[in-house]
Amino acid sequence: MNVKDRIRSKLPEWRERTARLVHDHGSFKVADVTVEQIFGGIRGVPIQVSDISYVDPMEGIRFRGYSIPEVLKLLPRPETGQYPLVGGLYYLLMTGEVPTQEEAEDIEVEWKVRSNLPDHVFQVLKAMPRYTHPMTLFSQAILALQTESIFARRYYYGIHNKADYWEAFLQDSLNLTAKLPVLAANIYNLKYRDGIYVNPEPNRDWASNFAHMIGKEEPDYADLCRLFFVLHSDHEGANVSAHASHLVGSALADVYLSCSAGMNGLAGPLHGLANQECLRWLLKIREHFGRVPRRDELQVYLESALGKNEIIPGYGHAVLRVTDPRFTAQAEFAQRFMPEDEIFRLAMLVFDILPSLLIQQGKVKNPYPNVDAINGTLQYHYGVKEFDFYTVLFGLSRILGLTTHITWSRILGKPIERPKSLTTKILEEMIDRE
Ligand code: NMX
Ligand code: MLT
Repeated sequence: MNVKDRIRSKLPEWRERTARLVHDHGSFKVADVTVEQIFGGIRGVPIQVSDISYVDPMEGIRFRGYSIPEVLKLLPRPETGQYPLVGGLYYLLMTGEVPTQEEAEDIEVEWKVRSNLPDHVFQVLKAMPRYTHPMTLFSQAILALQTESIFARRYYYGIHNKADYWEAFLQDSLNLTAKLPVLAANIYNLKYRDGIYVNPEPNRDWASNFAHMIGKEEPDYADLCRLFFVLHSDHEGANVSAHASHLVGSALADVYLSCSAGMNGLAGPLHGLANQECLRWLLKIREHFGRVPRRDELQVYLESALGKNEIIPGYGHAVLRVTDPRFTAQAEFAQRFMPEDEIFRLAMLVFDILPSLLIQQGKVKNPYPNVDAINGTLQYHYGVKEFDFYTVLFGLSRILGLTTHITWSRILGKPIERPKSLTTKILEEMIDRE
């Protein structure tokens, strides 16, 4: 397998670099932690190193050093589409190299071979009440798939050389990611299409197969899926879902256990669920006015919402201090394929007015939109109107990043994560002693 060989060839260099840092500079101080940071969500404290992606506050995400426009330009595309093959993106995340067409297609083939879902996963999904949130189903199904973990089985029967763990993690990562489109499409079909089953087609890529299985056959929608799955694949290692799955994985929990944990974090409204909240909020505005409001009307509406201290979904970010480039990439897609769409026009009108109001209000550290401010708008346009499903789309993509972080954690032999907690009394005493 090409991707495994490429990783193997890079492994000695990365292990050597990490070991050298710890050996030669182990006592180098990276940061101090303040009381404010401890009570403020550990904001800004560097807690780990991962080279899969990095979020620069003023520029946004780079995947393995490549910006979004670079990734969209450099990654191989399918014959039938204008946006990259997700298999190519996975190759880039896993190896750090831009793949050739053949290497990107190799991953797509690996995924096809491994895409089968065991029957008990369907049974688990079907046993749940119909009103179960799709993110709960998604996380449960990933957990149900844990029966298939190669690492868990090998560990039980005794692989004891830590240096070899990563190979089983890579296998589990490929197996889980291969099954995600079928899994997510089945959740969609179970919830919103009377449980019909649609087979994936062998001639389609990972993203367009997902579109096909949920019944969306427009070629533009397959391209939107490719774009969406590339954009959401990773956001460095310390956001809630990546950190949660890393933490769980540090106990040598396998890829399935770790990714299910990550999805539970993504399901929170301050993280991935903002996706659905945002579209709901835009629809509420349109309903309030009975149409897309004029600029002056929207200005008054937004001032009133901020006056009541409402949180505006899709705005603000813990790290970014500029408009999220993932927002920009999707706005460009919408401008190209659906410029007249009402909800898109409304989302852009909000973008035009809200940042300066947030700046005036003076609370939020980043007054600009994050990716969630536009995600749902595009899905809604193409007929994916069930907005409680949007976070599953985010999760489907984000597991590409989570599995890569987890595999590389095993390559580098990262230890169990166990920071320290204090009591309020101990903290007060520390301050008094100063
Ligand atoms: N609308 C109104 N007020 C806001 C917003 C917003 N969108 N974002 C932050 N604030 C307020 C926040 O409540 C806080 O107020 P107070 O001091 O009264 O408690 C103040 O601004 C400072 O918050 P920040 O330090 O700027 O934000 P923080 O880093 O704590 O949180 C988010 C970041 C993203 C959780 C926050 O901006 C938010 O809740 N945004 C809306 C939800 C959202 O879009 N989440 C998606 C994140 C991206 N993702 O895809 O996961
Ligand atoms: C993400 O994509 O994970 C979000 O933007 C949240 C974050 O980076 O904290």
